[in-house]
Amino acid sequence: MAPAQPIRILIADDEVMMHNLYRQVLETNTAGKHGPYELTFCDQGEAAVSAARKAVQEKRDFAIAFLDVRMPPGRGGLWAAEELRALSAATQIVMVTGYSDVDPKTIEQRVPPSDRLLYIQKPFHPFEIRQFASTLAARWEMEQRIQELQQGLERLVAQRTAALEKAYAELEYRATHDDLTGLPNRATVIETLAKELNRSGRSGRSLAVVMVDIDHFKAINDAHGHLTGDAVLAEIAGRMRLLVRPYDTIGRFGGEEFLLVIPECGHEDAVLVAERLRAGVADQPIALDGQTLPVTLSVGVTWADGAQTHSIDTLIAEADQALYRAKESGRNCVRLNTPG
Ligand code: GH3
Ligand code: MG
Ligand code: MG
Repeated sequence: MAPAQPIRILIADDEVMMHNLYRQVLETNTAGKHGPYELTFCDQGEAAVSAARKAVQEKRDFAIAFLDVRMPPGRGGLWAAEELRALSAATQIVMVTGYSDVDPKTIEQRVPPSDRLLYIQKPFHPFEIRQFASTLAARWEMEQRIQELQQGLERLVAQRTAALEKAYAELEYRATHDDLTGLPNRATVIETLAKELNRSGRSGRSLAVVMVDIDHFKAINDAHGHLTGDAVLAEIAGRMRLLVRPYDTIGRFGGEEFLLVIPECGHEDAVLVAERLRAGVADQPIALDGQTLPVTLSVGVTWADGAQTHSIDTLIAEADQALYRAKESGRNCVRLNTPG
């Protein structure tokens, strides 16, 4: 917690004798448990308002202002009270007035709220000033403390909320993505396919589905170990992700199988995309641990014509069939599903 700032008290009175009286009761060790107070003296309303303005600018508001009502030749304490109130809602204002001065009701109307405005009549006993000061100082300190606690609480809530949101985003990411490759996982890519298929049915635009499988991947595992196999999978996934448009979705469908969903794409363009993926892997052997591994892909392509009705299952089966034909054709190639 920041060290408590001294309680600041503004005193405006045109009689310098009065200043001495305030000083006697409020200064040094006579000040009670809230002192020593930091006192600021003015002999005119204008000077009091300037001092209050400076205090607000410095974020060191006066806790209490004792304002004499009559301060010739300048403007009086009532005017100063209105100005002070406009500058700071928190300052507690004590009007110090003679018998014949302004009616307290008028003051109350002009300087709300009434619970931050007090009234003391001259001639007062000096002890009254001390009582006012210590009571109002206690209230000021309590309010400051409450404000600090509230701000601390708000900060804490904001921190916790941010941490929860981050944890939730991480959880959601982990639930929808594959750990090894960082690609959307099987459930996510199927969900995307369902969404796009629905959209294709409504818009009448075709949708392409591409199944990719690494050739002889088992042999890579067998020859180089499972960890190298993992690294190859991650490298291939990374390359493929860079080779598709941002609004296409490539996900890890199974062990070494990937499914690509290409919205608004006919079969001719889909074959070009598939060929790009195949070449992107085959044309550049994978460099790992000082060795280069030639890896190839087989790719099956199918598509949903927007005019026809298709199901997710048939599209995946068709893509799988086309992939099977690519394997049968000697691997490292792209095959298009031929309907019927
Ligand atoms: P084909 O050309 O016919 O596709 O041959 P293949 O060896 O790629 O196919 P097969 O289905 O026989 O073997 C796939 C292998 O992929 C077997 C499995 O252990 C391996 N595999 C699946 N998931 C992972 C993985 O996350 N990491 C590693 N390192 N290997 C995996
Ligand atoms: Mg394979
Ligand atoms: Mg396979």
